[in-house]
Amino acid sequence: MAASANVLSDPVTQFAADVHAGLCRKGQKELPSKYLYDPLGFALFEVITQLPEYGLTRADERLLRRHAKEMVKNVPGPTLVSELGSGSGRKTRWILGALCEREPVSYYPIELSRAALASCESQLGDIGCVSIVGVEREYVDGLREVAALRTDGARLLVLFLGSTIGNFDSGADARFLSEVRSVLTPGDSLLLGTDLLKPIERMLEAYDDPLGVTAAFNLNLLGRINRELDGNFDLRQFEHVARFNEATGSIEMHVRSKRRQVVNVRRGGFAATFAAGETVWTESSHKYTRQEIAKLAVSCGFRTEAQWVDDEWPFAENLLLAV
Ligand code: AVI
Repeated sequence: MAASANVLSDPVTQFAADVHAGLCRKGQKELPSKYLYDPLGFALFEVITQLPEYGLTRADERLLRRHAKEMVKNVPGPTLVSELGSGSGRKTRWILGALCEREPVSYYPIELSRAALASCESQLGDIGCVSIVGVEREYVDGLREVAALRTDGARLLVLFLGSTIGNFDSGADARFLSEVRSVLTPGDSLLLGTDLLKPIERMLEAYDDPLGVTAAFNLNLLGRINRELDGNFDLRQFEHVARFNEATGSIEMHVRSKRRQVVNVRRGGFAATFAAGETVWTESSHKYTRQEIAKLAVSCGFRTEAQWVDDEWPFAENLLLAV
């Protein structure tokens, strides 16, 4: 239906529709985790990555810094590099730098936000032998464009770092990896960062830190609804909850209503009722085992070429080869 597709292509209208669907559904209320990242959410996430309790980002960077040379040795050249999400230049720099020791590199970060692409260019623009071309598209569409640019014999190395894959809904990780694989040809590779299962206490501390930064990151989603959709959430009447779901192997974030209340979302044209203690599920962060990743890779058309695991914070960098 072209008419409604046009209306929904407006991001505010899409946001209102998703909030309406998530808050007015029967059973567990939920909001898509992608909406955690407005400018304030991005800034809060940056702070999370520096918290002593949240070791994920430091582990990711440590592995790339320590093993980048070995990683690229496993990737035959000449190589085009594309990153899903423009990421933090801090991490990507190690891979680009290692590749540069053998050849000039073309790097294509893919990101929906123009601001993020600009910041990526300014962070990595100083590496002499790298030419950066930002691709402002959805991940798989962007990757298709990049794949079409390669010349005979060139390989594609795709980076998907930071365990963003863990934030996909259950089953969506496999669907996404299969889609990525469908764009690649045998011999291309995917460097996939995944957070690993660890003792529950350690995981809970990381998602419910004593400074309350993760709580602010989570509650900001309600603040965003107030700002962009003219909502009237009283943020003090909701609290942050982090829990481990044993059945799915994921940390879940929820916001919990402290009392019975009705909230109006005026630009969405609806009101939502919350019972005392009722939660809205805002994010899942799946924690993998090494074996689970290898199995997932095979089921999506990859072979696990190598895995590097951090010795301070269980996190794996997985080099997957398209077969
Ligand atoms: C972006 N992503 C990998 C983070 C995670 O750990 O799942 C998002 C996050 N949510 C709360 N803290 C960090």
